[in-house]
Amino acid sequence: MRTVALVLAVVGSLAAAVAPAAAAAPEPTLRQLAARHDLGIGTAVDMAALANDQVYRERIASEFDSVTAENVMKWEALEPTRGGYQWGPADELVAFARANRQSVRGHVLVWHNQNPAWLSSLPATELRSVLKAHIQTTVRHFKGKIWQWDVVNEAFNEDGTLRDTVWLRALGPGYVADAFRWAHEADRGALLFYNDYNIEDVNAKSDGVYALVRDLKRQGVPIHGVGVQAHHTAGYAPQTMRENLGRFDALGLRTAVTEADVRMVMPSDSVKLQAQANVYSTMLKACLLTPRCLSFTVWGYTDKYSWVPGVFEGEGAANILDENFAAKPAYRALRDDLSLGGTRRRG
Ligand code: 9MR
Repeated sequence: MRTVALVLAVVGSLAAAVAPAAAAAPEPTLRQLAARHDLGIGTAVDMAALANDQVYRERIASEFDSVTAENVMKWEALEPTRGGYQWGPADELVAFARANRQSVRGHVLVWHNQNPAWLSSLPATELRSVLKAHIQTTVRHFKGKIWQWDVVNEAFNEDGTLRDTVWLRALGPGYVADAFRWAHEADRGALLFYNDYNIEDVNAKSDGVYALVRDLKRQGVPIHGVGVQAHHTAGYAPQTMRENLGRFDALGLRTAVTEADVRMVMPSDSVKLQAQANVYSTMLKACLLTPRCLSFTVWGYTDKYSWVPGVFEGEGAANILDENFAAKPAYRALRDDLSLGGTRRRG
């Protein structure tokens, strides 16, 4: 008996000597950390990558609790021919989200880009009924499954005036209020957002958005939030984002960071990557410090799939993981920010 015990003890200590140091507990994911703050943490999803790239799929499930369709809920994708709805890819994303206990941001109902060709050949007199039909058919289709809808997207110029679009020309400025009313009729449970870029700071454009949404609120239009897209460059961190989100918050509106990415002139280097991390962190902190900032969504999370190099020549590396899914300083910065204490109530 004693011999057996001795042998076991020796084997045990030998095993301990050759075993690697006890594996460190796995680092918590963004999703786990964000839950402590009652903050949604999301990413835009590229459906082709979701279908073909297992690592891409796994990381979306583990790192994020919210997803946005990068393209498949846009008008040209959902209704490529008049009345000929194609729900397939968007439904797939909703099913993926459900399987992974994730919320869905719906993107987008009214925009001047990625509209189907058939829309441009319609007489202006038909545009109002066509817009209403598209909004209501789409919102009804996903009723109960969408947390936040981007109802109107990018309706402002940089100087704070309304952008000259097919909608403004045909329907006048009241199209914005109508779009929110129509969407609300179709799903009373969805949070309805106005969404735009270059409105993170207090500036002429965000002043224009502020004036509009304040008026909409006063008129009782069912608008619930303002989304700041947050497409930035590593060279500039927003200076007044906290104050800007705060003024929307003070109107009783939710806010959200909806499309964060931070591009840089290639090639990347450690200084640029650190500056990038700082921009991401500045934006996340502004959201965390705003009581009704509901979610922080990145516009793709890996440099492997990004819209940036295709649009900004010579720029890239805009995401928080590199093209091999390795963490960049920006990922660690977001994780550090989310590790800070604090409990918030989601409004
Ligand atoms: O990331 C999207 C890209 O794949 C599309 O080609 C592009 C077409 O306009 O739209 C990109 O997403 C945009 C989003 O829908 C609205 N805000 C700006 C985004 C980046 O351009």
